[in-house]
Amino acid sequence: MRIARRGLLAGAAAFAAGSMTAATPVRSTPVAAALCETGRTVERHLVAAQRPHRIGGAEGPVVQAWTFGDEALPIVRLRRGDELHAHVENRLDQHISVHWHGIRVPNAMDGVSYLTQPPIRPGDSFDYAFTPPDTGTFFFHTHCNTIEQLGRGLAGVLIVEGDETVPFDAELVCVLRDWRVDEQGRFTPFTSATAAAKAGTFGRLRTVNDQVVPVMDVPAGGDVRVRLLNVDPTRIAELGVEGADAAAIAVDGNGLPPLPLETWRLGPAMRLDLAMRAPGLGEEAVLFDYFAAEPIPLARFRGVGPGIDRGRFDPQPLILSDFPAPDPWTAEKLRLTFQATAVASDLVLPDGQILRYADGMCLSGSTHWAINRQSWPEAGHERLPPALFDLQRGRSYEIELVNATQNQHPIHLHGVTFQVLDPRQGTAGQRADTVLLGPRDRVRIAFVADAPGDWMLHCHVIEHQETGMMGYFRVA
Ligand SMILES: [Cu+2]
Repeated sequence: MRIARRGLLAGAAAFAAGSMTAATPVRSTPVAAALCETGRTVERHLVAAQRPHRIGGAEGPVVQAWTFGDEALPIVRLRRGDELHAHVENRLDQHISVHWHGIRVPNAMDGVSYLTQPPIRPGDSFDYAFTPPDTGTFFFHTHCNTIEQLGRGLAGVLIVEGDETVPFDAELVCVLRDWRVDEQGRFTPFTSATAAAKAGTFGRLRTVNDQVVPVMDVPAGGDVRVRLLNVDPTRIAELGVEGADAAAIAVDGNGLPPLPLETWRLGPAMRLDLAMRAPGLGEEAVLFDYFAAEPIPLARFRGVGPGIDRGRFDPQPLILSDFPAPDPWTAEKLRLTFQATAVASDLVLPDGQILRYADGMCLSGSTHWAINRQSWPEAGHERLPPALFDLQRGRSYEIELVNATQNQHPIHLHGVTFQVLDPRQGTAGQRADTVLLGPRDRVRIAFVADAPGDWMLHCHVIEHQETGMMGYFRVA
């Protein structure tokens, strides 16, 4: 489904920050001045609880979802420079902690149970407070028993505004996720040993904003910003729009020179912002997933009046946030190899106890995957293994990510935004927080280890993560 879009430079040429160059001329992307201080604090009360939630549409089943509020998919909107105060209350019967995916937060706010904070126990609460340094499209989810918690719907969207030089006529937020439910709305298993050892467990009901092929009204002829988020634990989509011109303008919240959209492979946890010229009055454009035998329609965009005449489609680049540029000359080179373990093995503690999901544990009972031959957790989240590597604060690192398996793995690093040095999806030097590795694929990323703490590094196919494909690195 992919066709060659542009000539690409070798990754090395695109290493330096701000040199995101393609062979055809592109507009440069403006860079923001220092973080502006709005002095504004945004308070949000997020109460994790089970609530009935109708999915799929008016005729769809009602599921017993786990959500952060009456709104099943809360959207937290900040302006650049705003501080977020999120009071998180746990009314579920199991541990939670909230991770702010892609946001460069202080380590204590990163929301990884046992690694960066004690879990929020049932009945307890925790206050998160931070000022996101970057604009863009992000999301938040729990980081403990994530396969079930995310599967039951526990997530939200976080948008940091302030990156537009020209305002759009409208904005859409499109959250892609599948529901693992039967026709009566009962949840079906979130995982199995067979699926966890392969591509993972897929849902039966595919939704955008929890609707099946929703019709979304857009101002006819206008320019629309479409924020696409894949919050599914498993599904990789190959997205494209038919019936409208569209350009990729941000990856994981980070601007890029507008790139005409053919299709875009969006793995779990990845985000893509589009600029789209809305269809004419009464016309429709369709968002498709082409990663299937037949293209699957996901959402319809319908042009509604009075109609806008914007002339030629000419999307403008977003403003890039400040970013510590990795230094290619001094960067230390490391390698991470993502592997399948030969035999699924039980997680056995030194005292002989075999781990299962239980109080205090955030893992499954067996491992199928490893990073650099190490399956974490071999001893649960409570008993930390050594870090995959220790990084020196302020130093540049170049990491080669090697996929030694036949499966795809969206690899996510906490605590940093990295540059993807090798060409990916028509970009080179793109900033991201999650990068999709194809089977037997390899890609180099680079970043400055500027934030002290222990940071997770894992596959975002959650069943892979929870059966061994996770670890952490230490910045000190
Ligand atoms: Cu994976």
